[in-house]
Amino acid sequence: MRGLLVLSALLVAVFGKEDFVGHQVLRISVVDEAQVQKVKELEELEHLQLDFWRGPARPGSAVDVRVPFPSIQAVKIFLETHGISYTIMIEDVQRLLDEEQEQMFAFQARARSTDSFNYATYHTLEEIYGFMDMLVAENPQLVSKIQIGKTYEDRPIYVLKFSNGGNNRPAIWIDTGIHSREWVTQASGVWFAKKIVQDFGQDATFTSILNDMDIFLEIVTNPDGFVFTHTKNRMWRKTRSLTPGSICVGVDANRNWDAGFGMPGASNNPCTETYRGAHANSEAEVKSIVDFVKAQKNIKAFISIHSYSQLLLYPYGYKTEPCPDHAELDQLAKSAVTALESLYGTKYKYGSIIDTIYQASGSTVDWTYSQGIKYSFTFELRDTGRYGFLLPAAQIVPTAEETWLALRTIMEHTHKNPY
Ligand code: O2S
Ligand code: ZN
Repeated sequence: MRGLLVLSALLVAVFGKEDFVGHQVLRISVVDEAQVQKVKELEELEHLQLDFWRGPARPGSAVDVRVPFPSIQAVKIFLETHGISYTIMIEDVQRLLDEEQEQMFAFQARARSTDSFNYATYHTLEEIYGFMDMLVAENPQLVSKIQIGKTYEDRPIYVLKFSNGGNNRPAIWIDTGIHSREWVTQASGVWFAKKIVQDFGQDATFTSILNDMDIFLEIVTNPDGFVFTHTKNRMWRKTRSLTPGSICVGVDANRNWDAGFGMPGASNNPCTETYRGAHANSEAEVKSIVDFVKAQKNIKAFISIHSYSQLLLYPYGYKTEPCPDHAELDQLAKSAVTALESLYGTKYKYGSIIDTIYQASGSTVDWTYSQGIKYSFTFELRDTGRYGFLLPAAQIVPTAEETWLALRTIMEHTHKNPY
């Protein structure tokens, strides 16, 4: 154990990884609109370097914010002065990161097949790309790998295609990891890929779905950001593109889509976590999917997976008006979260994006819905904030398993309700 700690300290020294020693994650309870405004004032104070993990949204909801060590006193005094209550969710962010690294090092042995692959630990981009190649090699009749584009930093962007034949069958799309720090999502994507090949030919209902439909799965939707979370800054959310005239890096790839782009619910400031980009589809990672979806023409369900908060969301995010399929999507979301909860009792809320979390413009599923993909959903996986983005690896498989039940519900409904 000690050796591992020394090793990780050494790696930090060599590669210059951002450290989070003494950073805390506070949960702020905002009771009224005045308190929401006060918390938004805090957000404006750029020198505090706050990282909002969740919110600020509406009165009555929780706001989670990572506070760097040097800002802790100022933030706590600010909150106390304005009578805003808070609790400490994470005492020391770096302690959780050290545990995560130790866990990764302890299971580093490179798998030779997808059977010996360790689904219960976090993996690097290289390991996940290696996993994909093994899965394709082991199941050439069912799985293929498609390169849909290249990232800003010139990495290949891959989608796994699961198809039992046919020609341009109606399809289900699933993506994970568009926000790079949401590590349980890419890890779940890996597990889904293996689950699909295991259940095909074994589970009758699932087999009948795959006999009529294809599945596209993009596990690492933001490869540059993902590499950056491993090598430099575990808390990186955005892409890694440069903005001329700004020292700040990256665009929020979930604000960059051509649906309500530029409306409230995203930022035009490159130094914020919700920077929408110079124009819709400015990000190669987004444009690659847009081109693929438009060329494909037959995607019937589009599911974009994030963490954390335990929510299942559907359009719209940029406007309050209910979408034309509101009633059906709401029913389906209810069935999906019921199935999810049946496994381990994990509770999800569901609803439209704007009603359930906050206004978000230019998000993925608003665009896919605008393209006629009726079954457009966004998940927010575990947890509700105890660990947030730093979900312990022991929870990867249970999270993937329960999420799979919700995905199955959406896939079955899509299969049974052709349009
Ligand atoms: O902020 C975000 O992008 C959310 C989802 C949106 C649809 C509001 C992720 S991080 C869960
Ligand atoms: Zn996200």
